[in-house]
Amino acid sequence: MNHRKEKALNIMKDKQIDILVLTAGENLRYITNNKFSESERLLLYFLQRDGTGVYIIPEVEKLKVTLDDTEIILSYKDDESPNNCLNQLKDMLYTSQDIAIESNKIRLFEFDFVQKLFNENFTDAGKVMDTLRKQKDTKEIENIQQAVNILEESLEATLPYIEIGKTEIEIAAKLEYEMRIRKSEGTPFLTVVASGHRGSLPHGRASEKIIEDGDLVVIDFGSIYKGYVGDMTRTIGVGNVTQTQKKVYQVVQKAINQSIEGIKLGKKTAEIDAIARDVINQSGYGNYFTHRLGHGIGLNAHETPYISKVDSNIIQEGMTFTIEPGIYIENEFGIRIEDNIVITRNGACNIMSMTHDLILL
Ligand SMILES: [Mn+2]
Repeated sequence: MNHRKEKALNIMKDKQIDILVLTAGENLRYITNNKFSESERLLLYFLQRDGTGVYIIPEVEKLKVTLDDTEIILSYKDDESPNNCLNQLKDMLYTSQDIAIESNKIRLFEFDFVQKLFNENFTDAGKVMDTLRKQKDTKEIENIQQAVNILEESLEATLPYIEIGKTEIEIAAKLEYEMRIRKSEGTPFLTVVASGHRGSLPHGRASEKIIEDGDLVVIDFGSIYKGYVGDMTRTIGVGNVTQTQKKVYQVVQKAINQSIEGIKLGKKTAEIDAIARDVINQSGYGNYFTHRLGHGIGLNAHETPYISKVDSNIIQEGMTFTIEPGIYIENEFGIRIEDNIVITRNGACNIMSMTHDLILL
């Protein structure tokens, strides 16, 4: 049995969870090292507190699975119903126990199936998975660092390509190409290239808008290396940028610099959020900083800890997260700067190196 599964079992014992039910995705990959994408076919994994694991899996995925000697597979063909496996499953699983499900992820047809097996005492699998995943080991951190290197090199390679007259989509395409040839496995979210007035949309996916003189261009993009995500934002000025735009940029720059300096082992994540928020409030733009300061990165682009007023995590060694203050002025422009931070035993380490100064093209 692998180390991660052992740790999961210990946490399950601690939290009095009898069965952990996982769907296709990152939690399952973390615990079993088996990679599946969510599809319309039912795929579930049941990890029981005695360490035995059962997969219910479509026949087409069967060859992909590696099992340890405590695990078994039940499979069904496309012309069969997974419900045919229910009786067999019932014989293998504990019944009427405390069951943890991925409450932010499980879909109705999956939940229906689970409810046919046990119909009481559901709790959130996040209790187990967040505790397991929020502190990364050396290998995970190396992968995130490599994902970050891909991001920085790809943006450097894309900067000369950004000019008045190009569309946002063209810039996103160039950036994604540069990441792919540097071995990124894909993008964890749709690339944001939001120029001019579109910059005020924090999630302004690249559109057909053309880059114009005086635009600030918010570029927020992610890479994936060996499953691990890097997530970066820079705001680039094109042509004749106004004094107001530069002044607001400096507020965001001060907010990211001061909040990163403020990250210390043992502090609450909420305190780090407050540092950036105070800087932006004092400049009079508090109402225009409309999102949390950051989020954990790992196998997912957004995971615990969240750098937010409502998060209750304490900064601990092995945590990896973004810091990304922004100011968004509707119909005018937006600015965001985002770095990725790793917490070592000595405190915060910024694993991005690209300047926070406004890059003017
Ligand atoms: Mn982010």
